[in-house]
Amino acid sequence: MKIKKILSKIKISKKDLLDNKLFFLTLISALINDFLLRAFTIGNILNLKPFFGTFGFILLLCSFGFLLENKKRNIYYSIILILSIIITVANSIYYTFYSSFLSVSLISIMFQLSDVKDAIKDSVFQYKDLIYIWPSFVLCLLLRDKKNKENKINKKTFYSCMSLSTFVLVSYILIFGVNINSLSEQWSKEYIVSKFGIYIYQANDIIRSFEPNINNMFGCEQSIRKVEAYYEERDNKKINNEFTNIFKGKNLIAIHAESIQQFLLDLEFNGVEVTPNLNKLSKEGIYFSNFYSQVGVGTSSDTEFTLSTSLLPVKSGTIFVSYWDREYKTLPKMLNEKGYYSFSMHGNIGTFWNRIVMHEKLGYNKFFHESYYELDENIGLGLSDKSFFRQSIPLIKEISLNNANFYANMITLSNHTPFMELEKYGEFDLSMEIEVENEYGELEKRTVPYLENNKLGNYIKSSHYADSAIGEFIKGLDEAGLLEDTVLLIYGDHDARLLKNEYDRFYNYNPLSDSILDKNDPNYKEFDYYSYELNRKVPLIIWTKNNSFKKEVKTVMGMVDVLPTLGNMFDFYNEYSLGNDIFNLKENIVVFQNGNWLTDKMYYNNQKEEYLPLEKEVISDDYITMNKEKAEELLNISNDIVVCDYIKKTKDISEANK
Ligand code: GP9
Ligand code: MN
Repeated sequence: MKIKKILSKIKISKKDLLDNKLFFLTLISALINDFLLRAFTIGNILNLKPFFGTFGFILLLCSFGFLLENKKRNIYYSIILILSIIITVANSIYYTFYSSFLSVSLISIMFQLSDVKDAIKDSVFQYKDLIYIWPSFVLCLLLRDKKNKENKINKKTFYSCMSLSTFVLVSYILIFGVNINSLSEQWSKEYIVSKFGIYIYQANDIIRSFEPNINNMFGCEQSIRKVEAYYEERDNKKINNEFTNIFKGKNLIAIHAESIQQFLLDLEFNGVEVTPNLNKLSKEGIYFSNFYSQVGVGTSSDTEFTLSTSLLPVKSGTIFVSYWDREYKTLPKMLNEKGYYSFSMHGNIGTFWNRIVMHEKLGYNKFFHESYYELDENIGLGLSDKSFFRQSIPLIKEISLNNANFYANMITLSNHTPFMELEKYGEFDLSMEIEVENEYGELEKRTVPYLENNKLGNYIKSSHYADSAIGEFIKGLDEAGLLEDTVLLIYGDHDARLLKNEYDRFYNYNPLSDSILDKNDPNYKEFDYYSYELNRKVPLIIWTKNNSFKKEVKTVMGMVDVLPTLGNMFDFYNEYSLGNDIFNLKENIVVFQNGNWLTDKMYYNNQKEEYLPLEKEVISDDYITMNKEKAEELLNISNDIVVCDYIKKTKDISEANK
C-alpha cells in the first residue's frame, strides 16, 4: 500500500522529459556504459543489482538539472555525461592492466604512472576502451539543437525525479539486501562494482580518498581497540623449530625478481631451460613451491612493504605514496639493531614509487638508485639487470669490508612488462619442430613459430634474460668472496600481469595448423579463472653456498609469511607480523587484496562467492565461513594498523606509561 502511495506521488510529465533530451541521454548512456564496462571487465552482465544502483544514483544527480534553466542545465548534464565517459574509459584501460578498478588516490602518483605509460600503451590499450565515448557524439548533435537551450526551472519534475531515485535506491538496498558496509570497507573493488555499478564505486572511492587524513583524525579510536584485541587473542609468540637461528649472524642478500612467475621454473623449450639458474637454486636450497605475492595497486612497492613488515597493502591507494609517514617495525630496522648495515639497490630513478623517501623510513641505511650507476645499458624502465648486478658487486664488497654484517635488497627491473626489447634479451628459441607427411607420404621436418612473436613468448625470453642475470650475479658474488657467510633470498615480486587469453597459445597450440585448438577439441586444456589465479604464484627460494638445508615446502604461503620465517632463522622477532613462520604451521591462509583467499584445501573467489576445491576431501560450510572471516579480518586489521598509525600510537602510549 505504502509503495502505491509513493508511486502515485511521483508524477513526471512526459512533455517535461521529452523536452529534456540531454537528461535522457545522460541517464541512458551512463546505464549502457556501466553495463558495457562490467561486461568487458568482471563480466557479471546478468546481475540486476548494479543496474538499479546506477539508475538510482545517476537519476539522483540528474534530478538537480531541473533546478537550472537554459544553458546552465545543458552545461550541468554535459558535465555529468563527460565525467561518466571519463570514468568508464579510464577504468576500462586500468582494468586491463591491473585487473582492478581505478582509485583516485593514485592521481597523486600519476607522475610515476607516466613513466610506465609506454608499457601501458604498448600492452593494454585496446579498441574496446573507445566504445564508451559514443555518447559524446550524440551530445554534440543535441547541443547544436536550439530547442535544447530553452528550459525553465521545473521544481515539480525535480521533486518527482528525486522521489523516484530515492525510492529506487531504498528499495534496491532493501530488496536486494545490498551490503552497504562494503562501501566503507572497500576491501574488494570488484565486489563494489559488481554490486553498485561503476559510478557509485567511483564516487565512493573519491570520498574515501580523503580517509588517510580524516580517519587518522577521527575514526581511529575504535580501530585501534580492534587491533589491540586482535593481537591479544592471536598470541603472536615466537616458537622454536629445526630452523631456529640457523642463519644467525649471516649476511642476507634478497633478490626481488621482477615479474618472475613460478610456472617458468623447470619449463623447457627445445631442450633449453627458461630459468636454469633458478631451477638449480630451487633444487639446492629451500624452495617454497606454493608461494604467492600479495600486492595491491602498489605492485613492486607493495611487495617491498610486505616483505619488510609482514603487513598487507592498504585497501585504497599505496602505502609507499600515501602512508610513508607512518611508523613500521621492519626487516632492515631489526637487522640494524643487530649491527647489520642495510641497503637497497635499484636501477631506476629513486623517486619511483616514492622509494627515495620510503626506503629510508623502512630503515635502509642507504638506497643506491639509478644515480649511483653508470647507465651503460638500458632495458625497459632503466639500467639492465646484468649491468645493475655487475656494478653492484663492488659496492656490496665495500660495505661488507666496513661492516660486521649486511643486508642488501636488490630490486631487479629488466623483466618488466611489456617485454619488448627482444634484441637485448639474447637468443631463446620458442619455435617448434614438427614432423608432417608430405605429398609423397614421407615424413618431413617443419618448423612452426609457436610462441615466437607472442606476448607470453616475449615474457619467457625476458625471464630467460633475468634468470641469466641472476646467475651471473651469483657467480660474481662468489668470485668476490661474498657468498661464504651469506644467505640468498630470491622471490618473484608479483605476476607478469599477462592477460588470461595470452596463455591460450601456450596451452592449446595446434602446430599442424599454427593456430589455437578449438574449445571442443579433446586435447583442449581449459585455462579458466582459477587456473589463471593459481598460475600467478611466484617462486621463493632460500639458498646458501653450502646448501645444508635442501627442502621443498609445499604449504601455501604468502609474502606476509616471509618475515616471520626469516625471523626464526636469523633470530629477530616482529610482534606486529600478520604472517606466520611457515615451519610452525600445519595449515595456512593466503589473503589477496581483492578479498580472494587460498588454503591448501581451496581457492575462494570473493567476487563470485564461489570456490575451487584443491583436494578431494569435502569442504564444510563452517570451514569456508571461518576462513572468509579470517581473510576479512586480516585485511581490515592490516589496513587499520597502517591508516591509524597503530605502531606509533601503541609505542607512544607505552612510553608515556613508563
Ligand atoms: C619500478 C619497478 C617496477 O622501479 O620496480 O615497478 P612495478 O610496475 O612492478 O610496480
Ligand atoms: Mn614489480
